[in-house]
Amino acid sequence: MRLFFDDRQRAHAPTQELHNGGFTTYAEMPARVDAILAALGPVETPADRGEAAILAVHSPAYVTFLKDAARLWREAGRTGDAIPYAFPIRARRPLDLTRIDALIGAHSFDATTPITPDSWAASYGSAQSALAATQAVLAGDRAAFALCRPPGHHAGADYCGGYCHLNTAAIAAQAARDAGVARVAILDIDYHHGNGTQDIFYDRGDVFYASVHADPRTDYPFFWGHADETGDGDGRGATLNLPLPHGTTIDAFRTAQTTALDAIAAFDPGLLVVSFGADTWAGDPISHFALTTPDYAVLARDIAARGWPTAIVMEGGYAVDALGHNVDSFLRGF
Ligand code: Q9C
Ligand code: ZN
Repeated sequence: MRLFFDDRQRAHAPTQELHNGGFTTYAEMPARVDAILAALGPVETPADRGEAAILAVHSPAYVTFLKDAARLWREAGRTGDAIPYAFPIRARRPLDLTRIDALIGAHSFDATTPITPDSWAASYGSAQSALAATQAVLAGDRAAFALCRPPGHHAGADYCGGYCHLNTAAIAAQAARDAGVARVAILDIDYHHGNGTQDIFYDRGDVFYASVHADPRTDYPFFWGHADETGDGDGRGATLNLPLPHGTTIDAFRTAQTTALDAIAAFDPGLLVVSFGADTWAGDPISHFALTTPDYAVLARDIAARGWPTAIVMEGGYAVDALGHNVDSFLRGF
């Protein structure tokens, strides 16, 4: 299987995140990619396919904001990473905002996703990795892996959150659509619900989104991923959320994933994008499921058995010492 990673993805390294009322070490750290690279061996640098595929998902104003945020933060006299503190939860609308605190609040849904001077280049590289994996699958490979980092599935068309800036799964899915694939499915098996991916495709019938995740009644991102969110307008019935309780082990997870795969099969996609998170592992420091390393090969075999060309993008997974083995187990299942 071809593996893609751009070295620019490593540089994004926020120093801390807001957690339970104080600052703690940023969980989505560059050491994650070193662990994965050590387990997987050599990877390919993706070709640079430019910004068009990013702008097919994200708004121009948001992309401009991502490029400018760190500079505006410095120009405001700040040191450290840019972090928002005020959010327009009602009547968010395009405004000609100039102060960095207004801009970053308008383009974020949480205060756990800092922006550094390296964030844009890293996120851009992450998106290029996702596009390279998609291209490999469109060209005939049955599966390809993008070591996306920063991750993507919490980012919406014009906002960041949950360690995510650009939605790599959505960019991959939209690129496949634009390459002529009529129906694309996204299977999200990160521990957290992919609220950004869901939001981007919520009212569209051409991209099916299915997610197995921790119940948002107990877990981030809280406001999205509930079972009654099933899509809207043309997308009615094209969103499937399967929340699971703390302590979930492989049997219940596999059953839920099979429910998701059956729904995707009924949709009959020409290509599958998998948002893969290893934060479902039993020892993950910020999560509460109980999958084991061999379980990932079981889940992957179930996906591969369906026969859809599959582009896999990396999402979460924060137990650095186990992360490489967990990703390796998943990819070997293909
Ligand atoms: N520190 C992904 O797995 N943090 N994102 C919640 C507060 C946000 C996880 C607890 C978790 C985001 C891609
Ligand atoms: Zn996650």
